[in-house]
Amino acid sequence: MDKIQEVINLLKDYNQNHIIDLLNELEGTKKQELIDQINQIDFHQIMELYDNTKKETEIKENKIESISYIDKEKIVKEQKEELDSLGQEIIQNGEYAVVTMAGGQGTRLGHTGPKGTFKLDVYGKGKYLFEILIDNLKEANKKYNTTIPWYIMTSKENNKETVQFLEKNNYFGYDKNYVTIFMQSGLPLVDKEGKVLINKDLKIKEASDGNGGTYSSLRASGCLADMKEKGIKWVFIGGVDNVLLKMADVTLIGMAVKKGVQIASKSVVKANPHEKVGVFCKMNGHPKIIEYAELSEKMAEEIDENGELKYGESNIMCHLYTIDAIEKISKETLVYHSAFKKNSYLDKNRKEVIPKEPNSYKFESFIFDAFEFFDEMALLRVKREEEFAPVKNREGVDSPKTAKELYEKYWEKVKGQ
Ligand code: UD2
Repeated sequence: MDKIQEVINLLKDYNQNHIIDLLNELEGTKKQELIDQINQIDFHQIMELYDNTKKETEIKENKIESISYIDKEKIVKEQKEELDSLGQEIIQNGEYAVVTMAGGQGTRLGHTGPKGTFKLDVYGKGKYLFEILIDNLKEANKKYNTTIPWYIMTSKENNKETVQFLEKNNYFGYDKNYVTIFMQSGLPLVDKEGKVLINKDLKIKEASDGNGGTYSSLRASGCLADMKEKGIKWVFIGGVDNVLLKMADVTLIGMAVKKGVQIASKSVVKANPHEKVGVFCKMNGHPKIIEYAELSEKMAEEIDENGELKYGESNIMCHLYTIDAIEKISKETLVYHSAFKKNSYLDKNRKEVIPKEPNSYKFESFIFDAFEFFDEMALLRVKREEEFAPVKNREGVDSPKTAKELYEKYWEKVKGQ
């Protein structure tokens, strides 16, 4: 049976006849590109994910309890010095690497292009988010007399622009031999009837598969092997959009080494019960973050005996792993979460439709769902005004305005010291 017929039968099996129509309209390379893409998509997985969106998530009997943490502010001086020197040793020995998750679309910000290319209007001429992260890494390199290997994860949508931007800006002075840009994989978007969307490039429309894709993409891209070759023992994975992110925090590293854990992370006190952040807890005895979109009203508002939020330790995307933990996780599969969002597509007359209401499912895995593979994690509570100023929304909370204020206030204080 020829290749085309195989593809047509596959599309029929998965009820994607509208793609057969598209195939019949195409010829030459466009047709071949679509065939190649179809052959790379696991339609069984996609249809399973789509079917799951119809099922009520069964509320398993989960034993949920709050998680212990160390408050950075309350670590006594001698202990802090011990932790910091442990962490410093790891970095100075070249055993530390940093990964930046930069594959998100940043739709809420309304910025066209990769989020790292957004310029925060600070210090007159402004600073790009990527530039702020690089400044942070360069400061650590100077302080610890090393060059920290940096791995940036992009998505198919923003990879090309990310590479062009960093090349054009000469990596803001970072030694490009220590920078690796790798791409995460994508998953097709599916409408209410279970039909994959058609993109304006006349292919099946895909979106990045969530920041949980970091682990498998580190492995698939060869970055994990590269880290092992370099003798890396600890890997920090952070977000692209927190302008107060500490890319090399010796206290966090030292705490993880001292406690002998495989994974560690940071939290800030939740601003209010409905802040759009994941919250740390323990579920069935394992460390867990429950994302804001999946946190029940009851849990979000639950108060502990001190009158504080029982689940008030918020995720700020500062995750630290041993290289073995990354290796182990990269071989596991993470659960996919579905979100019903607005995604443009071509209709059957090949006209672009920009929906006003959510029209399709996006499937994403979350980086912190890997925590449940471990029994323990170390959690360091830090101060929001020193370590967490995300740029998420065009205005209001977590906007360029709030990030600018926090950023300038922080650096004025540092300069004043
Ligand atoms: C993220 C956290 C949330 C809280 C909040 C703080 C996750 C899943 N959720 O929520 O718990 O910490 O931030 O602001 O981490 N990304 C990729 N590839 C993707 C999707 C996202 O690299 O396919 C990156 C994205 O570039 C960003 C980070 O992951 O650096 C967070 O992604 P987001 O902004 O979509 O997550 P958000 O803000 O909903």
